[in-house]
Amino acid sequence: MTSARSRVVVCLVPLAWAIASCGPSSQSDGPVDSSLSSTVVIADDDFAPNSVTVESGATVTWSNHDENDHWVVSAPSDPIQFDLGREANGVTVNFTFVAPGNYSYYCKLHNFMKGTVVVK
Ligand SMILES: [Cu+2]
Repeated sequence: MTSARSRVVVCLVPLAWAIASCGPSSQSDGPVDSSLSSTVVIADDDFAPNSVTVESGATVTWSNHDENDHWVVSAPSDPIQFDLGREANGVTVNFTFVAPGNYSYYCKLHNFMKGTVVVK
């Protein structure tokens, strides 16, 4: 009798905690802030979109959908330099922008391909 009652209490406590912690937090967080991540598609020797605006701390992903290899690299004037390496078709690379600023980048293999990341 006693052991059956204590087992019920043990089962109910985690359940109540799960409901309490799950419900209100998912409400107050609201929709996912999409400016904390952004994806640039590489296709037809172009970056699409060629300018993205994100919050500081955001991760930008480049996804190569092109037949050609591409190579995302920061412009020399950028506050933080990055070189994401050679990307073959189907390859995805990303970079996390931890400081505000205007970041220009280009394709190391095709200098005419240019893009911008604005970090707020
Ligand atoms: Cu390229």
